[in-house]
Amino acid sequence: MCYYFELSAYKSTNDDTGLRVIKAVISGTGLYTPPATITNDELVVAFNAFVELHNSRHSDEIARGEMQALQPSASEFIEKASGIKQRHVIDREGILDPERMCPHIPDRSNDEPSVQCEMAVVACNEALEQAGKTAADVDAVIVACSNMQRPYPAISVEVQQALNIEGFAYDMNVACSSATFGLQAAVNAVETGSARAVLVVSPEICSGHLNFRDRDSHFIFGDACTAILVEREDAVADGKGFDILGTCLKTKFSNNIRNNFGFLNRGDDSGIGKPDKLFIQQGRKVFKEVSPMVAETIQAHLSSLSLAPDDLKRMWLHQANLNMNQLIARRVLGRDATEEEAPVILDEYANTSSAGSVIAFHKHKDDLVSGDLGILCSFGAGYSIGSVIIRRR
Ligand code: CO8
Repeated sequence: MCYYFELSAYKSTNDDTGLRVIKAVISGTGLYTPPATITNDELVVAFNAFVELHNSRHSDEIARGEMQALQPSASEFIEKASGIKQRHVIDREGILDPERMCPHIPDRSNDEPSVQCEMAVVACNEALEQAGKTAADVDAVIVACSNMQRPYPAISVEVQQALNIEGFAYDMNVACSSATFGLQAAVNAVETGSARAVLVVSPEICSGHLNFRDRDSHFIFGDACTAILVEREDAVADGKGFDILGTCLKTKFSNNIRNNFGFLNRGDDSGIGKPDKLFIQQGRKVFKEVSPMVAETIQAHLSSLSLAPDDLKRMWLHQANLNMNQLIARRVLGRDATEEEAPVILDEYANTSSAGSVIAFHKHKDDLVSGDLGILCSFGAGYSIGSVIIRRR
């Protein structure tokens, strides 16, 4: 189901009965980028050191055929298969230690801000500043991302308090599509009058749930946090921000991207040591199944608004795999997209789950002029697809 407004009717502020109709607009975006980076070469050196250690420790089992020797990773493969050149991470040292292979993020006391809250506050403050607003103008915070560092109290309520926002907050998770689904929730809250403005914030610490010992996926993810401010149209100066013409959400169950980490793990005697308690995927299947679904969703969403692919000035696509994005853009446009039409940030950030398409939007939106149309589109685990068509005011 796609919800949209007739373009011709969009600017009207009164419905048939003369009552005021509230419209939501995107008035600001923000980004927190962890300062630490890991290049492909650095990641591969650490991975291959781990492989050597592992194979020498298990040389007897390998010689007896009871265990398979692990294979080394390669930078050239990573860049060719994914387009990723480096990633930003919360902690480099733990990931690059071949004896550890996971970030070092020590517990904090309950009186200190959580890591996700800290990231969220930086991104939210930038979004507020861009919109020329303060916390007093905001009534709600939605933390929408793939992993929350604790189940409760909700991270969003902590962010709400840290920013000094009155109102309400909640967490939600639709994996890579969390931000676009959160955006629709924010539009609903603003247009039904339950909030004047909503911050949708996506603190993605993907390194926490990535198996850095798995050759097939150790290079895929990075960390970052984005924020989007959604406000009532009448609170935003003319010419500022983006009209939201329509949102289109889709989900279809698949086991091809999965993570079985959860609160019931302690009820199973094998504990949390198995690889399925971290990110696992059938990458090829995901590529083949999701790419056509995304292209069809974008085309159907555009046509539901009487728009054609050529009307789009920009496509801010989910940033998981460069080849996937090029294929989707080609299917939608009927030709290759230029880098200006479909900007790429995954070379620097890798896959930051739900933050990816929003980072592309944040970094590549300021050159658009009034009336220019663009599409923000996420896709990933679930499967889930979120498409948001917007127009520069
Ligand atoms: N180094 C060298 N060679 C390698 C490596 C490596 N690291 N890994 C695999 N190879 C080899 C394989 O062994 C294989 O060799 P052979 O042909 O001899 O058998 C060859 O390279 C090709 O392997 P693949 O077929 O696996 O490689 P692909 O070309 O398919 O590329 C990708 C793998 C990059 C994973 C690709 O399939 C891909 O990106 N697919 C799309 C995945 C995607 O978009 N997933 C989205 C998931 S993200 C999401 O939804 C969020 C979830 C929540 C996140 C939570 C935080 C962690």
